[in-house]
Amino acid sequence: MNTFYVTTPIYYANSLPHLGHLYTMIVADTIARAKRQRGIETYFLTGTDEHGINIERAAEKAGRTPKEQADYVVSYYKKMTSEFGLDTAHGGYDIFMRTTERFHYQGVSELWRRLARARTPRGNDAIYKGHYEGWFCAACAEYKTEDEYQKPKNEGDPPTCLIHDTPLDRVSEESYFFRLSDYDEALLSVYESRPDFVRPESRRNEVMSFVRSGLQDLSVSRLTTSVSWGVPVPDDPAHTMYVWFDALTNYITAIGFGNEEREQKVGFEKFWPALHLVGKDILRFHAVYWPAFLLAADVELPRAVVAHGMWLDPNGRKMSKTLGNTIELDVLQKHFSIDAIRYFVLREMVFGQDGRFGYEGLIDRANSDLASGLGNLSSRTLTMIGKYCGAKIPSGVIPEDKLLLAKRTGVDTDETTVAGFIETARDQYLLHFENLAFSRALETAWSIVSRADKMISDAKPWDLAKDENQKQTLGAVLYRAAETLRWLSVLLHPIMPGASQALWSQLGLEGSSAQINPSELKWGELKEGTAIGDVQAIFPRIDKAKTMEEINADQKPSGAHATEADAVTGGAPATKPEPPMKHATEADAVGVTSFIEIDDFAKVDLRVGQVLSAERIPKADKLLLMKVDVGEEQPRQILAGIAQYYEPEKLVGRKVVIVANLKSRKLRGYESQGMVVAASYGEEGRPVIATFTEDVPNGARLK
Ligand code: ME8
Repeated sequence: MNTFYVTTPIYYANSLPHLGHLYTMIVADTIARAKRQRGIETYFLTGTDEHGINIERAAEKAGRTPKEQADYVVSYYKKMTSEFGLDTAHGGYDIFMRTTERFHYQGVSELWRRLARARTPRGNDAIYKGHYEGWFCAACAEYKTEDEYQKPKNEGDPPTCLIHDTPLDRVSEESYFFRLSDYDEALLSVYESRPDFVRPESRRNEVMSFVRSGLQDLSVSRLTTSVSWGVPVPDDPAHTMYVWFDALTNYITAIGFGNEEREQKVGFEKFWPALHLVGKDILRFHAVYWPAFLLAADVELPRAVVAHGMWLDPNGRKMSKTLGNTIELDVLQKHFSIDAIRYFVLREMVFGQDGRFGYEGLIDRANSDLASGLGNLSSRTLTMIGKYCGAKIPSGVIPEDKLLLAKRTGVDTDETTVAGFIETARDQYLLHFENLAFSRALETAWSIVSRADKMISDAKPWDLAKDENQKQTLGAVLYRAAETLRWLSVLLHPIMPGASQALWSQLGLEGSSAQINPSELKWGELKEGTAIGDVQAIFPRIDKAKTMEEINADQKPSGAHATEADAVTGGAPATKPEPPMKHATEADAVGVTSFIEIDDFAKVDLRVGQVLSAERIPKADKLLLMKVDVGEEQPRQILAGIAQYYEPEKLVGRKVVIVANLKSRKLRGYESQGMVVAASYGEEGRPVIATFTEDVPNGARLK
């Protein structure tokens, strides 16, 4: 049977969804829609990874049970998928998988049992009991080797994770191991015999060299006394399964592995193997550990593991809460249409490479490619059909006796010129799409838009309309433009389902472009005489300055809102689960609240100063009393709330920036004649004093 199965990673239930999670879902959703459009029965999985120490800790910090924690995060995911049109009700995922489901416990236990009986290619037991001694990163849910962590500065402190910069846990306990070291040859032969198994090629090379460098056995259980929030190891309740073993297995348990009811409902036999879409951050788990488990259990391997790059901010920095450069989903959703967002992420990120995401870039693309490009082509074509052809699709034929006149006025009378171009572009588009090269596919689709635009500007329908003898030629030109739009509506359905359908309806077509197989499109099937629908802008132009201003106002200043991340990182007071709310995201954005004129800025007198002395104030544990030389006759006395973060003596001699024209005020009985400028970050608003790396005289003005 012709079926297809696509998966996203299942996301950790310790923190709220952000742009990265949304992105993988959009890609999977696009693939699923494209398959369905071709009549292929498709199953699309997304969901949450709900076990392990990290979720246990997040729950504890938030004053919830682990299950409450997972329910809380899942409610946000469900809200997000609904708002972005990715859930079942909108034709998106088929299952929101949760690893706390009973059927998952059964399936994962079945896989464990199979492994426990299995022999490796070298004839050893695939699973054995041993003792694990090493370092574990809870956030990565991964054991770390020496080259994967930062050694501590002070002896006795734990090393820190290179990715999360958080201290690692020391693990020294009995553990079951999976004999991964016996699977290197088997894995290498998979990568070699199936070059498309890990994609793109650069990632495949990385994976192969990792395996070639030698594999270590993998600890696949924790003592229940250390990690109780997990699936118990069959026949040994003293152990819970390693969370990645449990999580990876979701891909097969979701469709019925190890559970008869699910098998009946979905069908492991029917849908497996899957195409796994993942970020490059978790490639090793999917391309090495997961296939090794499946080889050991004698289960067919996935169809492919495809790793995409990561979203960075417009300056190429990793998005992070601390830097305040994350994209908030509620802000995104408020200001942009779902289709514009889908188009942007698929067009902007060259699949496999990292991409940069900025609101300004999104607005620019939405305006140039969507509003001025496809949107304009559609509205001008349909408006002219309304005006010149009585709002009915005209005939595409130029009669013999009108050909010469048409040619003389610059019309290409050979319909196959444009039809041939579009057919070739369609084939290329589908090829790029098949290779998951969405950016190139969209470039190709936009070559069709440009071609149709050129045809219209060459033929100048507005001039043809002035001559009764050119009526049929005018009709033929507009027919070709409308037929091009029909093709585009079909081709773009998986990328922009809403806009494509709007285009389809405006062309007066029945049913949905979702039901037309793009490879079966035939030029000329748009029926003459079809009454077009109401013409409306599919992609309204976005006022960049106004929207940016609104976005900046919407972004929350640091610490001004409660986030799930607070629960995770421990900054916020314990809260009970609440229904999803607007403006709660993982991001801790340090947003500009609104724009000011240069004159407003000029009102602030910022000066370079040098700290001459600094001391603590009795009974004021936050304040430091400083004398600062700002190039005036007398040094200024300034109080700053930084005592918890700076040793006073270390500040002496340091160049700082002060607000020199701030009204003086009294704090704890001391007069403060200005303010020291500092960045403030993190949940607790940690101050970092602004300083200079070059020599600069005291009193110099900042402007
Ligand atoms: O790793 N850019 O969950 P997770 C692009 N539970 N994609 C991003 C991204 C970014 N900046 N940040 C995250 C886990 N993603 C495990 C998976 S699967 C059996 C278990 C996306 O919540 C991307 O798909 O950390 C990445 O691989 C995934 O979110 C990590 O999600």
